[in-house]
Amino acid sequence: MSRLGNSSEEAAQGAGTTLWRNARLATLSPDMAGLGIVGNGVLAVRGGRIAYAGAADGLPSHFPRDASEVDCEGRWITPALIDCHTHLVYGGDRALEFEMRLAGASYEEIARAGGGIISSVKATNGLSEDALVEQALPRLDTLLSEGVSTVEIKSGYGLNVEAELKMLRAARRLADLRPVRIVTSWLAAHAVPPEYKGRSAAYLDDVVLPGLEAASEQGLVDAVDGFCENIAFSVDEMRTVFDKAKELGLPMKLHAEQLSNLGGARLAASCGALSADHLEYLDEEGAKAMAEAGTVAVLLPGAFYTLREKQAPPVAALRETGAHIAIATDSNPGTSPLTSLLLTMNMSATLFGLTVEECLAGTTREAARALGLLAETGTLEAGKSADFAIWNIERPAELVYRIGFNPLHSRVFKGQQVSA
Ligand code: DI6
Ligand code: FE
Repeated sequence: MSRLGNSSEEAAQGAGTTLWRNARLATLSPDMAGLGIVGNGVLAVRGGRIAYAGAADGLPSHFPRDASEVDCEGRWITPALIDCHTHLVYGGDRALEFEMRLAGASYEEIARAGGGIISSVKATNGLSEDALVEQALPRLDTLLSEGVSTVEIKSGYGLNVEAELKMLRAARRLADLRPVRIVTSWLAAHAVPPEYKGRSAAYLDDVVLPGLEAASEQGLVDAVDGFCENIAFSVDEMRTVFDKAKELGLPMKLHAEQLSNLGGARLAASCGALSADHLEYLDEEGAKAMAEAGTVAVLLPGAFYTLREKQAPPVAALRETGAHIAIATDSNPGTSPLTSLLLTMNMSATLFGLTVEECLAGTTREAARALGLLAETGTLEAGKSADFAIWNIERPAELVYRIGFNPLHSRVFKGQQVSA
């Protein structure tokens, strides 16, 4: 009787199963060594979720014979890529500033002269929500074309309550227009707008804190971020913002130690933040604090490259302390006009010395961890959302090694093949 009972239950579970067969898997499972490679692998997908990920000869016999099958012809499958730090929604561009920097001006000089972030604020605030969506879509599409299925997007180019909320609404709308998971962050503490020059405390009180409450009430925000830097906000100011985040039950993250060492990473770790990002000037103590707190180190080589920084993040210290390392585009109009996570991997290897394994983990499992989404996506493991990328490659290192070449065969999001 129990046999009958079991088999009918199993048959019901098996309804609508698809088997992705004849694939080489890089599961990125934390329970497996390295990339978690399975030579002759199968992914079973049911109800948009992974029901089985592993060796073909280990596929449990209860998977139905009538499941539909996709022959992957030996291609590699990785978890779908995740861009865990972007400023994808903004107006205009900063090509002029790029030319100024080529002529010798520094990023800080341009920022202090009212250019930089503030010029993108003007361009962003001049656009409607619809126009912001329209300008962000081609950038999003470029990311998705490389197998990305989850994108974090920050506010931070509005710098008044309504404009910051508008940015987050635009970010949310992108998920209605494309097959992608969008995660939003409140980054009103990105720059002090000119009307609050020298009065950053008032800006926090008038805009950052009440705006965050409004964003939270309206369900527009998934995490709270800030730019902790001499040209932006101090550690004490960010502590005030994080106190509000805690009050609202929102996770935290921080742009820290990008241009100098203010101790932002230690603040992030002490608050149990999901991640601290950039980190070129991180010291050993900060790395240790992050490792102990489980705060992910998100490295952003696009900004390092664009600003022609000389000091690379302390990768050796991060490894020694056992900190988790993710990488992301930091896609933004000023310091990282980059919409390629494949190129980001290449830059992370060439500029920061990350291994292939660290680059791939950094754009999948560790990026998911940096967004608090590890239970949902980021590895090929049973129970997670069926988000994966199928590649025309012979070995995973090709994803890191090539420059300006996209070997994506197709992308599957929540179990649906979404691009050919
Ligand atoms: N750090 C960055 O690299 C970007 N924002 C931040 O906090 C720069 C944003 C910009 O220049 O527009
Ligand atoms: Fe950033």
